[in-house]
Amino acid sequence: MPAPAGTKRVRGVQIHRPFVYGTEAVPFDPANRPKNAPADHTHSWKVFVRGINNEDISYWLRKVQFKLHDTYPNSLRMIEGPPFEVEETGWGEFEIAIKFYFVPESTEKPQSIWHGLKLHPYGDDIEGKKERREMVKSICYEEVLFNEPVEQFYDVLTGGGTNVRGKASAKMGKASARGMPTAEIPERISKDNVYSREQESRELDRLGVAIKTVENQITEEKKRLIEEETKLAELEKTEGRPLNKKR
Ligand code: SLL
Repeated sequence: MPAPAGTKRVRGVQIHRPFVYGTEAVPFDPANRPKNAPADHTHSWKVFVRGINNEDISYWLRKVQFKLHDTYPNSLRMIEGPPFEVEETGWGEFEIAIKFYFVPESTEKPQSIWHGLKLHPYGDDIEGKKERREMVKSICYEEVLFNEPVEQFYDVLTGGGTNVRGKASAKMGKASARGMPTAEIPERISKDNVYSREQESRELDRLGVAIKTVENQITEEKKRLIEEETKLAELEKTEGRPLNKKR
């Protein structure tokens, strides 16, 4: 029996799409507090989901619900279209539940992730960051994986259907051409976007160096252990074994 329309899956295919999500917060300028902010609020902040390099992701992401702390009025904020973000003010940090609703063609169930709102500087030079009232960013790179998408969604994702955006689409053979849906991330870092092949390779180099450092530390520690054990054996020979030592 043929599968009902819209439910036939493309077997053996997985399609991923990158995105970023996170929070940005700045402390109020005491000389210029936002007018409507309650007296106990100290920061302006924003939580968002967006494409890498601000690429449009609304062809697979239909809407996003942000669940704020219960101290906020209407703590469930449904954002029906891009930009998928909520701007607020507040005084405290808390975990935000971010629920992704995919386009109806996908027939996919919504998925949630959690993200901690950061208001206070962390990492290096915390005092300096506070003094300069620097923006506190907590942003993550993530990929959504569509496993064996239904055919109509596969078309949407790959540009094979009618949902292809951009004027060039009619002539284009390559999915990476401008306006076509793609999972590619940019080659180079730019002012507004670090998520790129360049950053990925820097990160791999950093991990490579860290692994080498740990390997060297292990070798050093093993050497020290052998030295200490040799010393102990010599002492036991000349001084005898300690009375309470179990062997
Ligand atoms: C804390 N567990 O104690 C957290 C709770 C709640 C944050 C943080 C303002 C809400 C409002 C606000 O910042 N809530 O009054 O509109 O740190």
